[in-house]
Amino acid sequence: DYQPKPEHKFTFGLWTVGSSGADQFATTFPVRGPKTPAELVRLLGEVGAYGVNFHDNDLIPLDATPAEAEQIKKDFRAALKETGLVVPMATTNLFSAQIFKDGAFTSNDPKVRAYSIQKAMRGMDLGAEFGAKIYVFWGGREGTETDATKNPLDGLKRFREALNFLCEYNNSQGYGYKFALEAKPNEPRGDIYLPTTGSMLAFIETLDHPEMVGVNPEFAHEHMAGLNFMHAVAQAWDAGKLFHIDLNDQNYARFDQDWRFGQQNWKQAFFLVKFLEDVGYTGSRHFDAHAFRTEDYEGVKDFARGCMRTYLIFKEKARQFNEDKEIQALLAEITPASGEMEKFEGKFTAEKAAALKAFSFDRNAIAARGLKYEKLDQLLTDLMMGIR
Ligand code: GCO
Ligand code: MN
Ligand code: MN
Ligand code: MN
Repeated sequence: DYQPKPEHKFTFGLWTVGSSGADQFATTFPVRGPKTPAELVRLLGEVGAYGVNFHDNDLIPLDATPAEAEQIKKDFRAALKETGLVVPMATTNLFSAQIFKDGAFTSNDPKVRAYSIQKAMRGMDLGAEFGAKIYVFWGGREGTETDATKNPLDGLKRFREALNFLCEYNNSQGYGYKFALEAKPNEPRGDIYLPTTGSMLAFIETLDHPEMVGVNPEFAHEHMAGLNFMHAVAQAWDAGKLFHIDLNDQNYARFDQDWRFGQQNWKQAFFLVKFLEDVGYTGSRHFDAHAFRTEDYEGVKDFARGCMRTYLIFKEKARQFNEDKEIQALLAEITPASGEMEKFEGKFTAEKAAALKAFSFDRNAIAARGLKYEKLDQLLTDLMMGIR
């Protein structure tokens, strides 16, 4: 029936269903009136989401007075209680305000860098108040338009120092956050540092507390870089670093589109869902996407329901794939057992190496075997199209 349930862990950001539909060419012409965080929580409750995530300023506007902030938090908390939604993740807006025009943690200006760390600590305090356990870092403006302005080594050093500081802050407060770093190749900066999930994974190992830090890969961002999203997710999983995930859709080599999950790239979305379900990923399935500018709030609900429904349809298709006798027989055939190669596999020994060097392979006979990948892929296509 493809109905979202809490166990599916579907979450949305306040900024996603709360998007006004404004774009680069219509910044002052929103098509959807603002809704309060509490109203957005009720909207998400209505469509069946499990959780809601926020940037500090999605919840509390940058210039809110302490009294205003208290009232917003009170209303938000009441809406959470009423709907049963939880807050698994929080993050900091380090990209919208003018002060971040040349980056936040990596800005050339030490005052901007210190302000950014201050803002992140306060954002962590706010997330902790609502029980968030994942804290995302998307370095939206950590980058350059021209490398005349900044050495990337300084950028990396400053980003590392900021994260090391914030890891210690996490420990000192006992928040128990896991940090999740989100890569994006460009937009809003000409080039953003650490542009892919792979870059982030390598960078994490240079931190003081690598165990506290993982990644938040985003479908659209790896596609913007022309990469295979599922492969990036698999690498993160393999490294034990898949702490969170941003699901949406995106054509290759375009500006950031943030479409409804599964809107465009069915096959990539299918493989991704299959991967997450097969390995038993238990984290949030977070949709970082927006409804089209053509939509009113009914359309926003259609958008949100669509993200979750498509995920569940692919989950069912993945189950069918795994249980399909013909597909599984073909998979078994194309991945033969080790047989006489077993003696060469596994760890190195001098004897094994010597035996392998001496072995005589019939290269042409091995290469002559057709692998039937065309057939397999067509079976998948039939299955996805509902023909099987
Ligand atoms: C984007 C990013 C953001 C982040 C968000 C949370 O391209 O705009 O994906 O939506 O995910 O700032 O860190
Ligand atoms: Mn975006
Ligand atoms: Mn994005
Ligand atoms: Mn994102």
